[in-house]
Amino acid sequence: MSESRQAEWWHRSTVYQVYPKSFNDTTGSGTGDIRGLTEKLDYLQQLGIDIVWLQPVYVSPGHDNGYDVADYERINPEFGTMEDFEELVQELHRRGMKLMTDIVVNHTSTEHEWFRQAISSKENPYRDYYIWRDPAPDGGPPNNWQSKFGGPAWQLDETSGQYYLTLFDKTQADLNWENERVRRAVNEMMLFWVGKGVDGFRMDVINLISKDQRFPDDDGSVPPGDGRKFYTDGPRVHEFIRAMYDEVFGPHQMVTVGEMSSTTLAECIRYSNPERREFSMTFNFHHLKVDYPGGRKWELMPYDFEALKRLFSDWQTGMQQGGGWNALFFNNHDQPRALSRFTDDGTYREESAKLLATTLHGLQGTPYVYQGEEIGMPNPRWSSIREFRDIESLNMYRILCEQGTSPEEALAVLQERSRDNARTPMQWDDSPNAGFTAGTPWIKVDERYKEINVRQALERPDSIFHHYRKLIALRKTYGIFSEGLYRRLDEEHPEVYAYARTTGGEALVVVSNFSAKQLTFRLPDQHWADLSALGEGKLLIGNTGEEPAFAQEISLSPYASYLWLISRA
Ligand code: TEU
Repeated sequence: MSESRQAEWWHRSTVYQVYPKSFNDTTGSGTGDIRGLTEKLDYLQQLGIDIVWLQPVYVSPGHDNGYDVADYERINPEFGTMEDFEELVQELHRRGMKLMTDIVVNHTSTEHEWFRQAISSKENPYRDYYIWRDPAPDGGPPNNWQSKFGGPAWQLDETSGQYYLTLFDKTQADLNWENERVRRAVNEMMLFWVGKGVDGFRMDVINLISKDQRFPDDDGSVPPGDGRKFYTDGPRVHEFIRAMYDEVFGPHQMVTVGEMSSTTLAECIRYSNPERREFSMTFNFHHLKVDYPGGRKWELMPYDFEALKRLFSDWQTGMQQGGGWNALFFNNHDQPRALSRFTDDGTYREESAKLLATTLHGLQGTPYVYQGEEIGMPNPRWSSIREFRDIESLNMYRILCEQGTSPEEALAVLQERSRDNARTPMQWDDSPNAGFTAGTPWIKVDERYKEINVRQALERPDSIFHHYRKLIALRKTYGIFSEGLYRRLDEEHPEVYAYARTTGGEALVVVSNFSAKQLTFRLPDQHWADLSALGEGKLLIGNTGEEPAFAQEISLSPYASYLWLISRA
């Protein structure tokens, strides 16, 4: 890209991700609800949020916490009513904020009416909404594809003798996107939500919807060899997305983000370059696999800092050159807390949380803040398997134990990798259950809530919350945050990540010490010459209470992070 790329309003916006089940409970049921979110909109407005991404609140048996949808057009009573939803939309719009909802259409719950019809007989008109295949000659699954949550990706329907495809849990049946009626039904469903006033969509694993229709065995030549190469960014995926754009996103000016599983940079440029009329932006996960040895999630290793920096840099440069747009994030509901994972959630918790925020918010893209991130919520580190709720975690625990891993070791892996790390209830204050519920929370509240909570974060001017608030405001004030070209500055420094963002006559410079060491970072001569020629440095934000001048040699205390604007002010 070019600096001339057309600016969009969401280039200067920040999105806040809400996992409703763990956000705020107004009924005492122990699970959060829609009214609980509405009640907290002033808080989000104070943070400076423009868009709220609300995760699935549709009717669902809840095996995968709502990512198993049984009815796309009704609200799960656990979360409230359609009136509650309409009130949420109104209250957001009244504040000038927007709502992005979650669209989960790679699969439905096996309790969805379409699936009930489909499984009732081979002749049923809904049969072809899903993916059915005859058994392999030995009677086993049609091919060797594996589910992302463990075990084979096929389930046998004993009545018809055929298998149906389930890339996630066995209760999440993959839709057959080759069927035009499926595509039409999905567009109609999205238009239903447009009619409710929704402004945008987050599209769940949308790059998996087009499967190679030969359904070949995976020969294992490309790791992890679980079949994903035959359905990731599949043959017709761009055609399908373009059709959604033409009928729904384009005409209604939606802001959209596609969740892209195991994708590539080249594909994400295609998905998000506006000329192609697909999505506004994309999530990718490569930077969150830098602690997976050989790509294996359920094995531990210290994270590879250089790989993290290289991935950010490649995607910054590549998306800029290709005219794509990144969704920037360190956290979501599927990831352990970045604070615990990449930095220090103990002694240097405050510095660490602010360092991660500055490092991410200085990049090009649209930043996403996942609930609790803005107050520095850490992983809970549970000492018993009984605390875990997530279907993927429980499946993997069982599989690890069956494979001979000791229960202690399996628990140690879950402590680091479980999605439940991000799903503990939001910590509002220091009252019982952190003010999340008056009942019994569905999942355990983190024990540190008395010191880590919203109430105290709002009171302290130097809190993590206020640091996020400033970053979010800076992006709105200075165009360089959304426009500046990226250049990495640190030359593989083992502890420091440093980069610049430049426009014609200005630069932003971010320098972050990802270690507990006190050190001095020296900007390489050429970079120093180029940057200092642009003018004086003004510190826009830091996390140490100090205001160091921009200089070639920068002294960095543990987890220090600074962001300067260099200009001829
Ligand atoms: O997740 C997609 C996905 O592939 C991962 O983030 C996944 O959870 C992880 O890699 C497992 O190791 C999306 C949703 O965000 C997730 O919550 C759902 O469970 C999943 O799709 C299925 O709908």
